[in-house]
Amino acid sequence: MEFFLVAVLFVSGLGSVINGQTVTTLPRLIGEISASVPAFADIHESSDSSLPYADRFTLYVSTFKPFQLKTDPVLFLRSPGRYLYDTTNWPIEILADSALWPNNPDLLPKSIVDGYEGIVQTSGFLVPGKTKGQLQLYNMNAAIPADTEINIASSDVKDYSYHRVIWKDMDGDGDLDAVTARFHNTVEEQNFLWLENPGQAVPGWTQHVIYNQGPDVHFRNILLNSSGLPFDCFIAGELWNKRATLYCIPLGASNGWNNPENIQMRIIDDTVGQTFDLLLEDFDNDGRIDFLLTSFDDSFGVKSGSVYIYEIPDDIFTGPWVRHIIADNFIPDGTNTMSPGTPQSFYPSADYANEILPDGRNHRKWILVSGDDDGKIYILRPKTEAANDFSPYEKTVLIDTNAQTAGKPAVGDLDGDGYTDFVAPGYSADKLYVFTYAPLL
Ligand SMILES: [Ca+2]
Ligand SMILES: [Ca+2]
Ligand SMILES: [Ca+2]
Ligand SMILES: [Ca+2]
Repeated sequence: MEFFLVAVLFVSGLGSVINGQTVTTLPRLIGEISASVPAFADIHESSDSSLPYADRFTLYVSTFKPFQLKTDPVLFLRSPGRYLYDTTNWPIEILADSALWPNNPDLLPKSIVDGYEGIVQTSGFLVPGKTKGQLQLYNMNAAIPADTEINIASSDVKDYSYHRVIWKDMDGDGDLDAVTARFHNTVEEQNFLWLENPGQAVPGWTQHVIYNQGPDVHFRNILLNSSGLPFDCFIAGELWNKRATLYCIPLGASNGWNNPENIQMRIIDDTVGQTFDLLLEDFDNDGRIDFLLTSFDDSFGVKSGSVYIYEIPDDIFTGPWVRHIIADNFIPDGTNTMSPGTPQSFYPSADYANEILPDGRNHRKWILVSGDDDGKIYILRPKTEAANDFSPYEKTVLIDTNAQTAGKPAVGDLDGDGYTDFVAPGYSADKLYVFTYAPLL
């Protein structure tokens, strides 16, 4: 009996490894949906686990028209998994039409503001007429979410463009504050700042600048070490300064991020052009977090983008941040354009994610990256499962929209069948492309 059980486990284990190796890189296209200039898509899950699986998710899609001097709609669809295979009939609604150039619909988790759970809609860009951004909270549990709109950045005295909010307690009072980066008049002013959560659903949160002329668009938070001591750090891709940077304070330092003397800064790399977006994850499963960066080298005669992974050193201030190119040759169309855009990691299925390889480790994650102004969206798949091997990934086109600009896709298992699904915007093509890794039955 015992021998039989071992034999079965061995055989089934072997079988799943073979399955893992044969998982196809590309999902299948379920269908296309007409949508005007869809840009940034995202899917957020409700904290209410009593809901049926598919009803926990809401799809958000921001849209914008650069040369139209008015606000741009943000769209939403509740329970998108219920419509996954019926792309002729997606009841997409307008969430709001009150932002200029809305960017990513970032998560607003439950418990940030009493009674609110939904999104914080970032907005604003450098195009004339679209420079006044906002940070708008929406409570998606309300029957009419638009009625709950609050701009927590309404105290702004200038026009700022906002692209990301990270929720973190910056003053130690127990509630999570809004950490963000912004720019005014492109290169003229950049601020890295946090907005103080007043504990109520009110606009105009008090602003605290952390650092000037630094982070401007994308950044992430991470705990790192130097000389064996822990540091609370932000890593940023500074688009206008054309550098990847590190800002840290000693963990637990008195007055934290509000005392400028606590802040230690290091330039990680200022040789890769317009740094854009980043991920902080363990990409080779060696137990150490790695730093993935997308960047566009806009120098004359180059005009080409790349995806890099940096190894984070044992000592973040004195050690080398070893750089590897995992994908390159992203060539945007047109002038004042760039490629690639936002990266996201994923597994094609829950089985693939949970599969244990013969050496006891998991598969390495794959990367979904928007080509942005090259009109394509890509899948980057590691060619090896080995640790400490950051040789180039296999770069495969998920979709060529055959138009100038593609958007940022939403990723998730929308219907709960264990297979990952994508909703990918073709911005210039005026389409949403819906994919799944579920095989045809
Ligand atoms: Ca707080
Ligand atoms: Ca507070
Ligand atoms: Ca690693
Ligand atoms: Ca699915």
